[in-house]
Amino acid sequence: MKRIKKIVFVETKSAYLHVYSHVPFPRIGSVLLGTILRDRGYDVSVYIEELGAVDMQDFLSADLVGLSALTSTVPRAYELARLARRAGIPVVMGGTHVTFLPDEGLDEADYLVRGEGEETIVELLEALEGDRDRSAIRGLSYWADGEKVHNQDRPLKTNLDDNPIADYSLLRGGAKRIKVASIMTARGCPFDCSFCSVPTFNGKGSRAHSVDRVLEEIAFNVRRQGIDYLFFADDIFNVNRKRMKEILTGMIDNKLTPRWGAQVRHELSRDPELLELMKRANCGRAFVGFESINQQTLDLFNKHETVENIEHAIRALHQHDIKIHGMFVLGSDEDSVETIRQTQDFARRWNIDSIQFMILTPIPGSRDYATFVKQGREFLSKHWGHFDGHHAVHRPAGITPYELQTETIGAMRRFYSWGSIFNRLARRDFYDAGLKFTAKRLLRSWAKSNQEQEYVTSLKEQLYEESKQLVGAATGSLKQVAVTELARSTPLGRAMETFFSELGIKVLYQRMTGTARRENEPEHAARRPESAEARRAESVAHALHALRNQVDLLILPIKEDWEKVKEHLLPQITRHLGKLDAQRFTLPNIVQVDLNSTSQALRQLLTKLGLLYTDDLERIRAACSKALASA
Ligand code: B12
Repeated sequence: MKRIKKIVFVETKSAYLHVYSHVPFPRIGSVLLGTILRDRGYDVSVYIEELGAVDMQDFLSADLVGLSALTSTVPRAYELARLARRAGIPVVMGGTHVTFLPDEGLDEADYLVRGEGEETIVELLEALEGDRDRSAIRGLSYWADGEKVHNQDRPLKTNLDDNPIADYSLLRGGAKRIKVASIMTARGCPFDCSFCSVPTFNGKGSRAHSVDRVLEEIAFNVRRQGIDYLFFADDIFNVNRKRMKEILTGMIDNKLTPRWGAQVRHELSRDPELLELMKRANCGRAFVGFESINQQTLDLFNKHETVENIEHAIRALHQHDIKIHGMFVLGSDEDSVETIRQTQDFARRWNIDSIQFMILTPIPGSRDYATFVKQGREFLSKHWGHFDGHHAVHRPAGITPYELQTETIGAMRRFYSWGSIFNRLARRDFYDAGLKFTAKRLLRSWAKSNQEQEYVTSLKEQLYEESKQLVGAATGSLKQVAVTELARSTPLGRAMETFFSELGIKVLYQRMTGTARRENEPEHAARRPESAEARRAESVAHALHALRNQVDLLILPIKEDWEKVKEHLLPQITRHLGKLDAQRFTLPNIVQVDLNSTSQALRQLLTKLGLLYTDDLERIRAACSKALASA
């Protein structure tokens, strides 16, 4: 058994640029575990790739490699794992992604530590040194006789004060120069937002360090390591307001007040004393998960927040001269293009200092992910790197993925405009002018990168392909569509009429019954097909024949499942059309519309139909909104 002396940890980087690419913060995991193992006598190096490159010579001279990954950074972790294993170095992986998808993780690693790793990594090394049976190590996954073994989960750590203070001096490479540290004073979140994986990973309760221990960790970082910016990585720093006040008072009393940021929820704005303490303790920015200004979306997310709460929080934080980084998630089934634009307007109108508009991403570990998998909802990308909040990887009900992608990035680019930068310069707020300029440059490089252009183009092509599938052979040259007479007075009929008229397309109404010639003549009636279905097929065929060369599409509102209808009806329609010698004419393409379509589904359908007549998505969207308003 080879003795393990040297261990290299890497927190891998994202495959793509993201909002934090130019203002990176480390996660604590690799630094904390590195500190625990350094304290046990191992020679430890830690690399945070978003902060600085890995020294591959150092990496490949390790006896054990530890890789830490999120879903969006796991492709890089798998890449480094292959490199290390090819060099004969065992690899242990940890972090959120492999915790939620251990089978996938074990395909690329020798060991996985699922969940919190403090105890598990120590026990794994004892097992690797031959002093412990690995089958008894809770939270460990490994290979045995060619089989994947997942030991039972390890309970959540109760006494966090047992942990040593994560020592950022273990950072190697470029990371060493960065004077930022993340500290987490408590783990867990009592809320249960549908898009978040924290409750699954860290539990719904809040497990906290003692206030003294927190102040000791701040002092360690500020005084010994010369750290000048602290990020409180707590999921909700104000989960316990009394405790937060004790920490801030301790920071002020002990003159431990580097600039700092923290993730908080709106409830803190109801406590002016707390806001005052935040300001006195030198809070540089509050990272607030506002998520959405669409109340239906907030309720869908189970966020327990109202738009009024958001406005109150912004007002209160700004009254206490505390800057706000507004975090928004766009693309729920209740969202539309208008929602995205209204969110950007809202952020501008309320003068939020900086924002991130993330595209809703069903990440492993979140309730959304479990729901999507259970419902068999499609993921538009199989590349985990796209699960970074900057790529549309799912189909929301009311907006096409292409629009979600372009509108979200577009909204962020509009927020970080030259105007907003000059506005900050005019207010002599040079820090935020600089930050906005950095964000503007980052978003421009994002949009200009080939990878992103390819992704956006693939979403656009997908949308056009879906439109083609819908309209079949129709070319749109006739600039007329037919809707069944029956639908004329229905909300759907009104929506169709408005939509196509807005696009300058004429709508004809077509009766579907009584279209068969001589239908009322007694001798013909005798020959009429018995079954209602057959009579229906004959009517549709006659209607199509009547509409030949006149319309591009026949919009057929139906209640029942079109696939079933198609299976039975279309062969009969074709047979009737044969008798009517209709082959020689251009027949309109049948577009079936569910009479009970939701407005979101109708918006998606109209968008795809509109693409038959124009590429101008803006015009199509305007026609959609009018159509839905008229329904
Ligand atoms: C700090 C933080 C950030 C920072 C820093 C990110 C970074 N450097 O990657 C910022 C603000 C930049 C950020 C951004 C994002 N984040 Co973030 N972030 C966090 C946060 C709040 C704290 C992380 C932390 O330090 N935890 C505390 C330490 C102790 O835990 P840990 O690092 O996970 O390590 C422990 C275990 O995981 C394990 N372990 C971890 N690594 C390893 C390695 C080995 C070898 C072993 C044995 C064990 C092990 O043992 C450690 C000790 O117990 C977490 C939420 C959370 N509660 O963890 C979200 C979280 C990690 N972020 C998340 C996401 C999705 C993102 C974004 C992609 C999108 C967004 N929300 O903005 C971006 C992009 C990040 C990127 N790099 O691409 C998700 C990830 C979910 C998933 N399935 O991957 C989380 C879980 C939040 C959530 N809402 O679900 N984030």
